[in-house]
Amino acid sequence: MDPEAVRKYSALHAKPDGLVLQYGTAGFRTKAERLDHVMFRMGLLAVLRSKQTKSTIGVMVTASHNPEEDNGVKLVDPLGEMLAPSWEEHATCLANAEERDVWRVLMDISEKAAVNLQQEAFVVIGRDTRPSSERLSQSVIDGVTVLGGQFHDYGLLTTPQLHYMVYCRNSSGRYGEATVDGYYQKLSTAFVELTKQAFCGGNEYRSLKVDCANGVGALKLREMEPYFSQGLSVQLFNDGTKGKLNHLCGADFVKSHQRPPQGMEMKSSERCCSFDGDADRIVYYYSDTDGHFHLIDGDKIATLISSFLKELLVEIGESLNIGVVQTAYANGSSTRYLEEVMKVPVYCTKTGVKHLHHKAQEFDVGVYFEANGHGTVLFSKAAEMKIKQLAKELEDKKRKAAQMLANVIDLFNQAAGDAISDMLVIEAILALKGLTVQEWDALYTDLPNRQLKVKVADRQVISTTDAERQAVTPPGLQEAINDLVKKYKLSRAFVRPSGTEDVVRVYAEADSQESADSLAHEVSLAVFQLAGGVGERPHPGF
Ligand code: NG1
Ligand code: ZN
Repeated sequence: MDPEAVRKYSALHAKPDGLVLQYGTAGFRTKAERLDHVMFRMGLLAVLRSKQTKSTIGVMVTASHNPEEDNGVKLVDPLGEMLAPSWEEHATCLANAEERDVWRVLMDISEKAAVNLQQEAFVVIGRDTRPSSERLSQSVIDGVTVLGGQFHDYGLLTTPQLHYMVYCRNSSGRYGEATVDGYYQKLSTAFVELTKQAFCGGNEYRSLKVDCANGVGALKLREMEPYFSQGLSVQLFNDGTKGKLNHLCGADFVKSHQRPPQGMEMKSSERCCSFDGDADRIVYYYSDTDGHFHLIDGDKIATLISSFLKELLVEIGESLNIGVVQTAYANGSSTRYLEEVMKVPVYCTKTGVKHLHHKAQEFDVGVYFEANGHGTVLFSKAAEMKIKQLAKELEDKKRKAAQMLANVIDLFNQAAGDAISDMLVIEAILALKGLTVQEWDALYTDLPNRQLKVKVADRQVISTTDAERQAVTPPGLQEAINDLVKKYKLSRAFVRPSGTEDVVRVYAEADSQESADSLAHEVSLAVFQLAGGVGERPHPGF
């Protein structure tokens, strides 16, 4: 640790004057050309975090579903989780420090967090396929090496794969081998085992169309296919050979526009899905015989998975509790169905997977999904041990149920929501239950909904409570929303400042699409008037 070397290298990755960035729900995210200094400094910070935790830390270079010109970086903590909140603050401080203060801020963080600077450090790095990602990950490496950290650069990885690598390395190989081959082996072995039990003869369940958002998911799914091809054949679209990343395709596009991605050849009733740019989100969809598009979002994925797991848990007869965690964006019909029909307890947290993940850890089996398709299932260590033991001990049907649960545990990337894991679990469940995509969709009918964005001078003037479902400030806003909601049937609306974009998000649902659109518009106007809207007033028809 040589202050002079840090100063010298830092100057080569200088911060643009006046630029202030915040470590948000998904790390730092902005236009790629503004991020060089952030990458270098996150390399520095990862070394400190690694020294402090005496563990391997991950750094992922990606901006997920955002445009190709953007980029971003986030740190992955020892068990594959998101960075601890106090370190998010350190990250923000370091990223915004003036050039001359970088060393001092590093020393401040080390002191506050009681980092033993003599400790060794190890950092693993992954990146997505953006043109800027390779250069930016090199800046991360510069930061790691100048502080004397060791590193392994995995190159192109999906975000969940990097989480997996970090988790494997910190559990001395017990979880799996920290290589892409280890990842493919672990997931596909569990998938092939699980689907062996499926009695369906036909080819109906064997093929799936996947829109890869022109991102890293395409490369990784192609690499992985030979490992699971006995059970499933995937046809890749938007595989990055021609189109632009996330442009008119990918999970975020499909979910927010509620229409198919460009470049996908959809025939009626065919099962299709979309990943986002770094393959940590997935949504399904199909078009019916009348050509109508049907979206199957994260809420319906959570419903399918939790009903399957609940049946297996009942079968093995152990009192392991299961809970589903959602956010305010979950469709009202999904919450009602889970609570009233499936009798599964449902909890609502703030937006952002770290909040859902945290809540899901309270259960033996915690299923969490955001409506946008980001999610997974967490099994507590005790539940995992119990199930794996029962898979050896029990007899007949019960044993089979325990074995299936054990396969599901291995299939889910326990370190993070993973589009590839989720896809394999969903495909296995559909095959085992003999469900078509239409039958799955018919579990319940989504309430029509609309999401809008409003630009305001300072989005922090909006503060919320009750898992973001109620606005506390500015004064009068919540009352205005309440009055508007009363005008519609089966209606609900809320607003919150985005954690990743400089906008206020508005969500509304109601008994018809017209009502949902109109309610969302009226709420947008209220936000514009009461929360300091800038630019053009929101107009109907978005
Ligand atoms: P913000 O921008 O805070 O709404 C978005 C998504 C989150 C989450 C993060 C991280 C919505 C409404 N919001 O957050 O669910 O995925 O990005 O990528 O989908
Ligand atoms: Zn993503």
